[in-house]
Amino acid sequence: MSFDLLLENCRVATMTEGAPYGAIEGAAIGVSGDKIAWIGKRKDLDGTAAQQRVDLQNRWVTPGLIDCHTHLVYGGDRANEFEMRLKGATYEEIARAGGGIVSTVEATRAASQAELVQSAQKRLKPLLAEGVTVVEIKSGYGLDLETEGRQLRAARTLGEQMPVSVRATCLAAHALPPEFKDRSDDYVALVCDRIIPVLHQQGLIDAVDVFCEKIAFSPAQTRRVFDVAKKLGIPVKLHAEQLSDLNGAALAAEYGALSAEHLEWANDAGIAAMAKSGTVAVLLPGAFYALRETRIPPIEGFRKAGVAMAIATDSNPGSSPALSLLLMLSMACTFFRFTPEESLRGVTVNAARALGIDKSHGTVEVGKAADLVVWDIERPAELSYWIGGNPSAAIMQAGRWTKEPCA
Ligand code: DI6
Ligand code: FE
Repeated sequence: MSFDLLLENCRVATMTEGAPYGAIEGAAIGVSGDKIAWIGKRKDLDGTAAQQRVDLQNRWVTPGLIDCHTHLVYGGDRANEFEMRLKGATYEEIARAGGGIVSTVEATRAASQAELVQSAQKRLKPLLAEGVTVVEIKSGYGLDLETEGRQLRAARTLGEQMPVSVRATCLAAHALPPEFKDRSDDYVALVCDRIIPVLHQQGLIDAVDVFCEKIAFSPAQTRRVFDVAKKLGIPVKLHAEQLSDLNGAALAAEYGALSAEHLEWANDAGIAAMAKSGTVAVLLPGAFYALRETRIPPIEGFRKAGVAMAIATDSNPGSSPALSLLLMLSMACTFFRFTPEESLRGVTVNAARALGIDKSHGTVEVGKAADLVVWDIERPAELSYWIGGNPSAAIMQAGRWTKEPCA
């Protein structure tokens, strides 16, 4: 056998099924091109040629981290609303008074594509420095054809300019734009008849998402958007049950959604439906924390039903200005009672499933993308244990070091 690169003397949390963390000790990883070509115990590999060898000094290696739910591309910020909330205003009150998502829409419409790319880069950098190698980015701050397109193009550009693969999700049904006040069905018609079909045609959409909530779009409106996505063959995801129970989880499952996200108010029927359809529960402890929510998503219900759970930053200017995915692992354990292993599955294998890329990403397995993080830790639980800090020692994305291992 011959590899471009052989990583030797490491412990690998492959995140496959079986042993805890799918761990292999005394391991080696062969990399050829942008793919993993071999993984196993070093002693089982003899007579191997490798152009380059790196001794990882018994460090832990995990798959590259996947942040499967972000709203990273937008204009401005909302630190002012943070201050208002601290004085007692609620997220919903601010949204109803014309602040909230709509204020970010104004700033996003006013920003050029270059400005959107530049400001998002600043937020993406700290995520990449922690070992994020795949990120999902949603639109939803344009709310018109032109600006939704500009956001999704900015997302594509980020994937071209930075060492990360980007999945772009069209969330045009995120909020009602001010020019459609009291005409929400007309806006849904624009989303269904123009925004999604045109941007799909331009190759800008990997998935379609809707914010199904009292302050956003109804289940009936969600269905209209999902019907269009389905007709065009685009996978769907849903912001469901964040602030109230509208049976969104069951609706998502009915459409075979990749994921339902937030889910603080998910009910038993929703959980059962998600289990049946294989819809991933994406839980967002950053939004739970920043909005000072008290209702925990039904984690035990998901566990019992066998619903795969992912976690993500939900990085956005309003409800979760989060720039650290590792911090979400800590919060998932502390707030949601995840185990450290569930947390790590939540940002690797299950996050890949939430994006529909689990055939190519999310575990350390032959044939998958060579997205790897080498960590300066003694046990994988440390990734959930430390509050802040960044123990990444080396990062590889698509077969290339973006942070070189040092001797
Ligand atoms: N749920 C969220 O947490 C974000 N969007 C959504 O549908 C919040 C977006 C924002 O406040 O700007
Ligand atoms: Fe979100």
